[in-house]
Amino acid sequence: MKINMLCEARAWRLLWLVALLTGLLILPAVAAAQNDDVLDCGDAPSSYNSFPDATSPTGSVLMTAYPKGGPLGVRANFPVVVFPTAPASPDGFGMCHLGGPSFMGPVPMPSKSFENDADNGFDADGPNNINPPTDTPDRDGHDDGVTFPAQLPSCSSVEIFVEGYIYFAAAPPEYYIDAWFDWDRDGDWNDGMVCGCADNEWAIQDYPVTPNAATGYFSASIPVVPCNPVSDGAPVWVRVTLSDMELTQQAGDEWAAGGVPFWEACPLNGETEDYYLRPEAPPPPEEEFVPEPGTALLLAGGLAGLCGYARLRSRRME
Ligand SMILES: [Ca+2]
Ligand SMILES: [Ca+2]
Ligand SMILES: [Ca+2]
Ligand SMILES: [Ca+2]
Repeated sequence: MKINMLCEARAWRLLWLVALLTGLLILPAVAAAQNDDVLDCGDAPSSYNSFPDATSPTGSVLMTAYPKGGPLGVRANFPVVVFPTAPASPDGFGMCHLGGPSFMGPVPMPSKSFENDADNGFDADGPNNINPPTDTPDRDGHDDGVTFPAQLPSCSSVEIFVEGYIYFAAAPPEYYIDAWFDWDRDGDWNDGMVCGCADNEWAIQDYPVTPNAATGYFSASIPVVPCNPVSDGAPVWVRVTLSDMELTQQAGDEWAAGGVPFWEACPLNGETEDYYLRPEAPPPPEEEFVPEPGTALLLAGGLAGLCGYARLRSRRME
């Protein structure tokens, strides 16, 4: 079984290397055309998309963050569409990765799919990742590399498990995991610290991972401090990425100056997975029964009375 997995991993690595080299040759043309069919995009909802609407405050069709799929409650402002025909989100263009072979997922088979963009054109999965006119997000395939804890208790550290495969030609490289949680549930990931307890909407920042030299597999349990201002059971949009570069270095001058991240390039290799999490609310604490001193005396008196009555009855029956 192990040998099979190893062979499979090596075969995929070879296949991907060929694809990677091909991709490297076509990337300059791809960047110029801005329509490449080889992007991996997120699938969170976005009101900054390729469906213009002159009556909309964003210039394009509105989508809903909470509840997922509407009816319109909290507007979704996540940066998702890479080349929107309407104005881009104030948080920049959508996260994207180019055609490199590495991904998040539990088995060595390629577990990501490519598309032209998040909301239009070719998509290897069939449907586009999001469909703004029907307010339908969360349709990208292969969201399978992250395991979240069932509960995300506010201000208590939890661990997020991430696994996947990184394919390389020479020495095992260092890749990076990043994650964003919309802790204040306002439909974006740009709010930094919300609860004031070491939480951050950019919850994982460039956590380094290195693949196994033989198989390419990597895994990591990464600490995150959740924040839930209203309820520990409130749904939350989450983005997790694997990248071959440090995103804090790619987030633009605005981020360096203390603003929101603004992507200037797609990393060559990696994947984006967006999740709509519905965490379990922790059970209420069990109440301990501590009788008041007076109650204890009454109880003791009552029990003594019952014992006396039982003795009396048993004597009468003798
Ligand atoms: Ca998804
Ligand atoms: Ca897709
Ligand atoms: Ca995946
Ligand atoms: Ca937010």
